[in-house]
Amino acid sequence: MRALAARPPRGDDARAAAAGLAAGTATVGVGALAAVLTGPTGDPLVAVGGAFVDATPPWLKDWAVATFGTADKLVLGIGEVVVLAVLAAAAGVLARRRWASGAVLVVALGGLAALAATTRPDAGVLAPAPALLGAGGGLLALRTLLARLPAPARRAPAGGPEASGPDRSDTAGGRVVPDRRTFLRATALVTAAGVVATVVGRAVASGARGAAAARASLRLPPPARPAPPPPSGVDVGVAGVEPWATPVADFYRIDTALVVPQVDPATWRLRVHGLVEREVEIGWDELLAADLVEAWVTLACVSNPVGGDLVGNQRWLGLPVREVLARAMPTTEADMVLSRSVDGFTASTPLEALTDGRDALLAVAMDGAPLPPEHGFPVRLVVPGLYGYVSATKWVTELEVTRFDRADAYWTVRGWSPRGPVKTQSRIEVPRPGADVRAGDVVVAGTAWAQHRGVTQVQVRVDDGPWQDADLAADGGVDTWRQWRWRWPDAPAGRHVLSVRAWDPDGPQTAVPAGAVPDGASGYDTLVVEVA
Ligand SMILES: Nc1nc2c(c(=O)[nH]1)N[C@H]1C(S)=C(S)[C@@H](COP(=O)(O)O)O[C@H]1N2
Ligand SMILES: [Mo]
Repeated sequence: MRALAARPPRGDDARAAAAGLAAGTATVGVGALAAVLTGPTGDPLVAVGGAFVDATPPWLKDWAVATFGTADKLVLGIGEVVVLAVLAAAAGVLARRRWASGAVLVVALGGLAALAATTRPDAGVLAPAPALLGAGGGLLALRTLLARLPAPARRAPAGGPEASGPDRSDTAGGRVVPDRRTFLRATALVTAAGVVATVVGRAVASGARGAAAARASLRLPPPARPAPPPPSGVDVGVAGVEPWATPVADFYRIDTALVVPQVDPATWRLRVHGLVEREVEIGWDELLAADLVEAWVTLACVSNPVGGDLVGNQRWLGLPVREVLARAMPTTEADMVLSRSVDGFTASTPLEALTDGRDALLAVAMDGAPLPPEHGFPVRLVVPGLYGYVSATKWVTELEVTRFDRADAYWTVRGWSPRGPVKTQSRIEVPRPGADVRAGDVVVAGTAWAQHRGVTQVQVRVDDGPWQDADLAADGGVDTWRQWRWRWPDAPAGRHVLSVRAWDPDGPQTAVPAGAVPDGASGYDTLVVEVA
């Protein structure tokens, strides 16, 4: 019974946990505000998230993308907040019992976040400051709130913790102990201040306003070589098939950036160096003054599962990369270009794919407008035929001409293949899974892609039957995807499995199922239909 009596009442732990949560919010707020000193990647939550993303093994990245798709960042952010909340509450409870133990936890977390901040590619000397200032602010808040904890509830025989009355001031050892309302008010105030500081700090530190203003006032030159209008009939004319031209707002977004890098075109420069006869640097005005070309290119992510939607088709405007490379003159030993973005991401693109005449672009526009910030404003790479992770560097600022046996790109060191040609793929989009399908003639339709080789045929199979030729929509070019449709005559009632396969000039896509790691998923997309 003595041990029981010595244990602090539950309500006190709950209040200490609340104080911890409030102090945690203050920590985040001070950190976010202080990130004005460092830029957004110094924000402790962003820094820890960024370090976590960089440490993500390929299976985990693949799982996250397959499970959450383009919401993976949101899920990471929520996970981070949940973990932090648990730790903050624990720090509050610990600190109430022994100040030092709670304080050690706060300092350790601040230290870890500071360390994470120093690993960010754009980290300067001030990088650890926001995390450390945040931890300091958190300690102060915690101390202040714990000093306002209400008097420990009395143990009335049957009344429980509140038996001494809900809002009484009390004295403990001659000291005036604040009442519960004072404590709650202080806790709410600290929490609110933390939230406001976070919102304000994030908005200011991101620099988003400046870049958005620069983007809004941009006037792009007309292309020296416009893309031919897509032939009529690229659309196969079946409702429910994804549009041939992906609306920019629906274009998938995949990158490691937890805050979208904000790059001012006025200060943007591209440096071309490495195994070259001479280094070349070009700025924004020079880029826009060059002869820009337009091309329709279908971009695909290596993490796209069979049947998945991490693929999109758009009209890009940009300077052919080969023209910049021609000025720099790569030496004969070079076989790769390592492109690098402002946020440290790198991609290894075979030199050949950038010089063989295909529309590999330093792109400045998508669908006739400046790139949206999340798609790489002001300049990104687009290379037909290669997955994005080895070619499509957004916010690009550097091209290092090098060799595959000398340098590794971001995803290569994380277990993905150094080269990533897009695998020929096809998917069924109509009927949708679970759609109401009646016996009789059934229209089956979808999209296929084989970038830079071209889709030459699509075939559909019902159960284990023979492969049957689908009708192809008009061809928008070898670098774009192609829609198809097939009429399933007299579909009999019952459960059936439809499979699809695309052909390129080298033959049919492989039937061998493979996951995305290390060089892209393969196998047939299938659809189970219940014909009624
Ligand atoms: N800077 C940067 N560029 C990047 C990435 C990245 O993580 N960082 N991801 C690449 C990957 S994996 C893909 S699939 C494409 C996606 O381009 P999108 O987001 O415009 O669709 O961008 C590529 N460019
Ligand atoms: Mo990707």
